[in-house]
Amino acid sequence: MRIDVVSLFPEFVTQVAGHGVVGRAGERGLLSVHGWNPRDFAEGSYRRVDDRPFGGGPGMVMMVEPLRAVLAAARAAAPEPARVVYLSPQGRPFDQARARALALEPRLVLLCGRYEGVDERLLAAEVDEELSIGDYVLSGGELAAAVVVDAVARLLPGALNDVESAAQDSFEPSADGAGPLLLDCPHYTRPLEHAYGEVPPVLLSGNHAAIARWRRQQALGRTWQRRPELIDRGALSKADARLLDEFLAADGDALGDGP
Ligand code: 9D3
Repeated sequence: MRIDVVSLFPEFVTQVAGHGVVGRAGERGLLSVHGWNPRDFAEGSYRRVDDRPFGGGPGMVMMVEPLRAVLAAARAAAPEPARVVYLSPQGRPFDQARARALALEPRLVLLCGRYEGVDERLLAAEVDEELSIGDYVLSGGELAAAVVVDAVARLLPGALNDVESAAQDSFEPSADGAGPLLLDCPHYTRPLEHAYGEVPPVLLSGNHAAIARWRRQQALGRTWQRRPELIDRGALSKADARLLDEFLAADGDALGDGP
């Protein structure tokens, strides 16, 4: 996959392609990330990319022409057609399902806004999809674009090593497609003894069935307590419903989830 990032601060986004899983996807030839600055396509000695909003009001708006030119150059840099995604607070919520869909594209262009946003005519003519990463205010689309690059890159076939397997992630449906999407269970590692507390004894038992049961129960209980909207209690399997009831009866405490 090729991702072109259009931004007044392109390095802000292309940086994520130099580290960790995304960096490795690049080394493995699964992904390339390229930055494009609209300022390089702006006219005149001032190289203006923004202007005051028609109708008045605070802030500035990114102009059509530098963005049209930079998008044309980015599109022309490779033969495949590109899906153009505009990161904006007005976008549909980005989630794991959108990440999976975008990971199937041969090319993406991620358009990052600054100031109050982009002239609507440019968006109507050039943008296929508008995405937000959540209900909080950022200073621009760059961090959101970095989030999209990271979430998409780790889904490219071969990007993850076996132990990192995307299939185990909280927001990925289970292999058989059954059951709710759950938050992860707690994790522990050495040392066994620490002033901050104990390791749940079941994890030391060597009983793999009991460990799997405990982890499933923790995942169900924590999801119910922290993200109840992810669980339709009536739709749980009998086994999951029992695990959750047992977790709630113990209120987490006896199971090592409480103070
Ligand atoms: C203070 C400016 N606001 C006026 C009411 C509107 C506004 C414009 C531009 C708020 C934020 C931004 C910049 N944000 C993004 O470009 C952005 C974003 C976000 O702020 N939150 C969540 N997802 C995204 S994706 C792009």
